[in-house]
Amino acid sequence: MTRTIALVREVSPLLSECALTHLTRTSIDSTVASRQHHEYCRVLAGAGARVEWLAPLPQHPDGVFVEDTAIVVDEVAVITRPGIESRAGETATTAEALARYRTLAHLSDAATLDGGDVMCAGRTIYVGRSGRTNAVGIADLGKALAPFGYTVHGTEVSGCLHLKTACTFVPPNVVVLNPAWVSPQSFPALEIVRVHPDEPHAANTLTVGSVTLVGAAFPRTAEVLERRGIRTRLVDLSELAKAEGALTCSSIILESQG
Ligand code: CIR
Repeated sequence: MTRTIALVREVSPLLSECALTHLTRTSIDSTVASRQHHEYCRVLAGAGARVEWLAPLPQHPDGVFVEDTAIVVDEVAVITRPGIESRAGETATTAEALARYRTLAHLSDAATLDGGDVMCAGRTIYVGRSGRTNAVGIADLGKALAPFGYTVHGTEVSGCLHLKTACTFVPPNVVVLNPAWVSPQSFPALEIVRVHPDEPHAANTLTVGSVTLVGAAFPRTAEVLERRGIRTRLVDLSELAKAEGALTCSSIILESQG
């Protein structure tokens, strides 16, 4: 029997010192963020995932955004090299936890890669060429995953932090995207669903089991998805959004035997 695991990490009390690239710093309340994050975990559990807490990193403002620290496919977990220096110390505890579930692979010293730039659609993997992920990171990820039959495609993204700020995959064949940040032509094999024009940040959805989580601030995009036959659930991570985080960033989802 396979079991869905969601790896998460507690919000740091220093969250307000997070890295920011496209947003202006506003006051961020880590207690509110933590409450919303716990509700997110409850929703993940309700969708069938076993929530597993990584070692807390209270000194790391961005530590809650665990997605950026590893790429996990069925055969292997690739530990990343985050594209911003302040986050380099976040990967070790993720690696420690993932070693229980997967063989680990690593990137070379010249690589930078954030998990937020990696969108897996079956064995096709799209990787954003963003401010955080460089060409060596994309090439190294390709080398780590090629033996298992995955193909990695470097994908242009602009105007937002990561590829998955601009688009996310909803199995079996939909990509939800904001065409201002990523071209629909990057995904010739997928069915394109555009975010509602009033909700540019709505493309970061997270599908667990048979439900697709959508940010609570984006009800119109949820409606678009519902009309397309996708079952959605709104989740409020508005405090983490001020830190440029969203739904996928806050967990690593993997399947485990038994
Ligand atoms: C950062 O800039 O690294 C954090 N403040 C936000 C990271 C969000 N992660 C993600 O989208 N995967």
